[in-house]
Amino acid sequence: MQKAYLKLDLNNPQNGQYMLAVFHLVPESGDLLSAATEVAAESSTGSNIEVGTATDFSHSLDALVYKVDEQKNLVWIAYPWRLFDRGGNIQNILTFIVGNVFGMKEAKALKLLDVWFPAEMLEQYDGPARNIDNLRKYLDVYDRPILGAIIKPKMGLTASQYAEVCYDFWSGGGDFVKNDEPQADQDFCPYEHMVKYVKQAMDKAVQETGRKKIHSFNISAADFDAMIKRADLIKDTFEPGSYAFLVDGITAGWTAVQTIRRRYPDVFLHFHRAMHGAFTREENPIGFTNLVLAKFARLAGASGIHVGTSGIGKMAGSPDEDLVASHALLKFKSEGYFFSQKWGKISHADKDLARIEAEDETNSLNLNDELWRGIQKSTPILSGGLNPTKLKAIIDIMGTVDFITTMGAGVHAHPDGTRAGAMAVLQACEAYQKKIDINEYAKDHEELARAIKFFGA
Ligand code: CAP
Ligand code: MG
Ligand code: MG
Repeated sequence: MQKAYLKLDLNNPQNGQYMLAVFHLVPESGDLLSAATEVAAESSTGSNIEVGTATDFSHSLDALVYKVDEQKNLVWIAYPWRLFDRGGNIQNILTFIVGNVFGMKEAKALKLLDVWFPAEMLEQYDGPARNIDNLRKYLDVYDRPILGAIIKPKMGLTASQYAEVCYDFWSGGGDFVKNDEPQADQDFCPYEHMVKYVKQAMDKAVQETGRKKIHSFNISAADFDAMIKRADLIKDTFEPGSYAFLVDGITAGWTAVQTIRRRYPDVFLHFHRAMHGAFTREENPIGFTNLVLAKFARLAGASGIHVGTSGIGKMAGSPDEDLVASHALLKFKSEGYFFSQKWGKISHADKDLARIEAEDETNSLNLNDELWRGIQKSTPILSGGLNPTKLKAIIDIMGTVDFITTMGAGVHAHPDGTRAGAMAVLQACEAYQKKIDINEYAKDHEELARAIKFFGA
C-alpha cells in the first residue's frame, strides 16, 4: 500500500484541479485498495517503493485514489492535471495514465473505463477545428448522413484503377470516398499518381453530377516530413473543402494526429482507429474503452473518428459501447459510463460566468455554445461491414443523421458494380427520408432491389 496515493476523503474531486479516471482493476493478489495505490503511484509521480527524493511539491502532484467499489472492482483516481505537459499533449496524458501501468505485475486486469476533464484543463487543448458541419456546407447535404465508401480491394489496384472506382462511386451519387487505412505509397500505386488520378476522377464526377465530392487521403507515413509532403501535395492539387486528411491515429500515433490538427486547421481530420481492438475489445482485461478513445480523439482535435456500427456491421462492438462513444463526440454535454462531460471551457474559477450561466437562461444558451470557448463537436464515422440494407437500422440506432458512413464491400460487391452500389445506398437513404420501407421502395428502384436480393441473402 502506498498511502500517499490514497485519499478516500478527497473533497470535491471536480473542483477543477483534477482529471478523473475510473479503472476496472483486478489485483494479481492482495487487496484492491493497495493495488489501486500502486496504479496511482506508477501513473503519476511514483514507483513501486516510496522514494527519498520526493519533495512536498512532488507529492502535490500525486494521483489520488479517491473511491473504490470492492464488489465491482472499480477504482476512481484523481490526477492533478498540472502533471501533464503544458502543450495540450494527448500522448503525454496517455503515457501517464495508460502507460507503464498496463505492464504492472500487480494488475491482472486494468481497464480505463471513463475519464473526465475539468473545464480548466480543456482550455489547453485544441479540439476539432472542422467537423461534419463543414462537410455538409461544402457538399450541400443536410438532413441525412454523409454517404461514403472505402475503395476495395483494400490493396492492389493501380492508381488509375483506384481512381476509376472513386469515379464510379461518386457518379452513382456518393459523397465521400476514403483511402483504406493501409493506403500509402506502394510501388504499384505511387502516392503522387493516386492523387493525380483521383483529382481527374473527382473533376469528372463533379462536372457530370453537378455536386461537390470529397476524398479523404491517408497521409500517415514513416516520418513527419513524409506526412507533410503528402498533405501539401493534396493541398496543392485539390480545392479547399474537397479533401480530408486521414491519419491512422493509433499506429501513426497521437503526435501525428495533433501535428496535422495544428498544421492544417482548415482541413477535416479523419481519425482511423486501426489496432484499437487491442485496447478496447470488451473481452480484453487490459486497455481502455471506445468511449475513452473517442474523448481523447475529440480533445486532440480529430474532426471525425470511427466509432463502430453498434453490432450491425462486421466489427465487434455493442450499441452500449459505440453509442456512448458517438455521443461523446457529438454532444456538448455527454453522458459517459461514470461521468457527465461538459465540453465548454468555462472555468470553475470564473465565478461570474458560472453565475450568469446558472441564473440566466438566455445567456446560458450562448455560454453553452460550443463555438464560444468550447471544444467543438467531432463526427462519428460508421464503417465496417455495412451495406445499403443496413442503413435504416444504423440511423435508427444512432438516433441522428449526424454521421459519416463508409461502405466498402457494401457498395463494390453489388452485382452490377460500384456505381449501382452507390445508387443503392442513395436509394436506401431516400426511402428512409420518405419513410418508405426499402422493400417497397425497391419496387421501382432497380439498384436497391438488386442490393436487397444480394446482401439480404
Ligand atoms: C470497412 C473498413 C474499415 C473498418 C474499420 C475495413 O470496410 O474500411 O477499416 O470499418 O473498423 O477495411 O474493414 P467494409 P472501424 O465496409 O468493406 O467492411 O470502423 O470499426 O474502426
Ligand atoms: Mg519510468
Ligand atoms: Mg478499412
